Amino acid sequence: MKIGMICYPSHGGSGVVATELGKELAKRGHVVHFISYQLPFRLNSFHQNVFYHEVAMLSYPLFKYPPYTLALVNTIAELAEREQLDILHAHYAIPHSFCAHLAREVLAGREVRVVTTLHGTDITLVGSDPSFKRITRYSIDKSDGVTAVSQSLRAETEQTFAPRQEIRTIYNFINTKNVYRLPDARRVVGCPEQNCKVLVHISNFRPVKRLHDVVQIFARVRRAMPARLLLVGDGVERRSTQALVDKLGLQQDVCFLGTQDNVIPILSAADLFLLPSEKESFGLGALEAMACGVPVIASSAGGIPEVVVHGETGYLAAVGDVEAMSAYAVNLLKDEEKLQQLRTAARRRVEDFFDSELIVPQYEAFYRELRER
Ligand code: GMT
Repeated sequence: MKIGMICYPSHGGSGVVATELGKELAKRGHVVHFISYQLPFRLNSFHQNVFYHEVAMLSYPLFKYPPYTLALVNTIAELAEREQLDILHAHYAIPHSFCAHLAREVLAGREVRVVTTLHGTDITLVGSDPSFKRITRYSIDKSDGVTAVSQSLRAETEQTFAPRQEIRTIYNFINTKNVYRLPDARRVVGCPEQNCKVLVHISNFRPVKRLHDVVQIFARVRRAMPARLLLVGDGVERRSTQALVDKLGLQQDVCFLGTQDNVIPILSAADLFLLPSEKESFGLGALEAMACGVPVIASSAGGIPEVVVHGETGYLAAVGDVEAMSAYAVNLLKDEEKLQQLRTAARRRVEDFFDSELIVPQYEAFYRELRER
């Protein structure tokens, strides 16, 4: 099949999932065209059957807000016609799904199926905002097929939008042949002492990630044992998080690593991954951690319980319950045997339920089904 993949290029989970899906489909012989305003960061090397098309924007003094979405529609329409695309797969409803529909309108008559994958905040925060709600519902209903990355997101979409369209859950995935715990990683990230526990959090530092809870959990762990916290990512919460670290006197133990393209060496050094989010449709960072044999301490928000099994691959508590999450962390880190058990179970869960070999064929089958309808 010939597939147009429309996604964000930046370090968010939706762009990562779109890019990894495109690469996996290309390996299986499909031709994949990525469309974005910048090269998706995981597409930084050559892959057979993969092409990238940057949306060209005309700058003109009249435009206070340059109409990127219209330029995107134009690029999609041109490409769909020139490459005779079979599928337009929009990752994240706003604006990608709507743009794919408009492009199909522009193409009038060309047979191309539009698939929308809902990733989370496109439903829970952005898409449900009154400023976008009507076009989000329209985008869902007009799609030939819609997927959500967890049962929780599917249910929330149904509740919020009451769509006419059926929504299918297709979980996010990892190629476990490429993502695994690297040896000697603690030395690489500068934490060679085995008795010093390493905790990691990765996100885009938005309020929904509750960075202050991450620091508060770590502060309690640090009181109980030697430990370091590695914070990966950047965003609006960075300054206030740094201020909290300073206030708690944790500067020596908390390391802000900034945005990182390759998180595997960092995760490979970790004893625990922290994800106390307010909302989280899936938690791709947690899945990557588990693939590297790292148990997860998280909130039970959204789709997290579908990824992290409480007591088996990590521990979950109510959003904001810093005391419970830190107690789970301290108890686990003090019990080497239990920690090892959870490490093994975390990796096994990814292999058994979220490997690309299991999930990518579900997308292929879905595309095929939509083409035959
Ligand atoms: O909010 C983010 O973490 C970024 C957002 C995105 O734009 O990619 O992530 C969402 O999609 C990811 C990939 O499907 C999911 O793993 C994240 O859980 C989801 N984020 C939220 O629901 C907050």
